[in-house]
Amino acid sequence: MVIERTLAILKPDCVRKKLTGEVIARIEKAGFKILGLKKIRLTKETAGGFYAVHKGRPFYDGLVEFMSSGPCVPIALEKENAVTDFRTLIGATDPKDAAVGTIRKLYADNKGENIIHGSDSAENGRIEINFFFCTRELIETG
Ligand code: DAT
Ligand code: MG
Repeated sequence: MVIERTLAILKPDCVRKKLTGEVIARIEKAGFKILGLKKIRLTKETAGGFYAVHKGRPFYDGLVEFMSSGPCVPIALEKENAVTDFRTLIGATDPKDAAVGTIRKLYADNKGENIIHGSDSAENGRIEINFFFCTRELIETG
């Protein structure tokens, strides 16, 4: 299997609920290596840019509002099969549909405020990591 990278974002609801440590612990226990991690507050423009693929969808304005409503924690991750394994760890977009034991099932209130982001392909993983991190912020050793 190939080593892949994926981007996680602990969304503003995760930070507000003081679940940052708990969710990072689950990610580490699942075998992901943390290459980079930071806490930032997205502007509406930056949040809109990150989710540009959803522009025009009925939930887009609410999504941009939510993602800029408080600080979030982007995390660059690496692992064999990282993209699929991370999507399995976080569960379906709507916590109602998420499997038991997944991060969204455990912690998310609804589809709009669903605690955590995960990239949907290895290519997007690289693009999304580059959206938040420069090369020197990604530490491969240790
Ligand atoms: P995912 O985050 O599981 O990859 P997505 O890429 O389809 O899901 O959508 C991005 C985010 O947009 C999602 O995490 C929450 C929000 N969203 C998607 N569909 C929604 C809907 N029908 N109602 C409210 N928010 C939605
Ligand atoms: Mg997605």
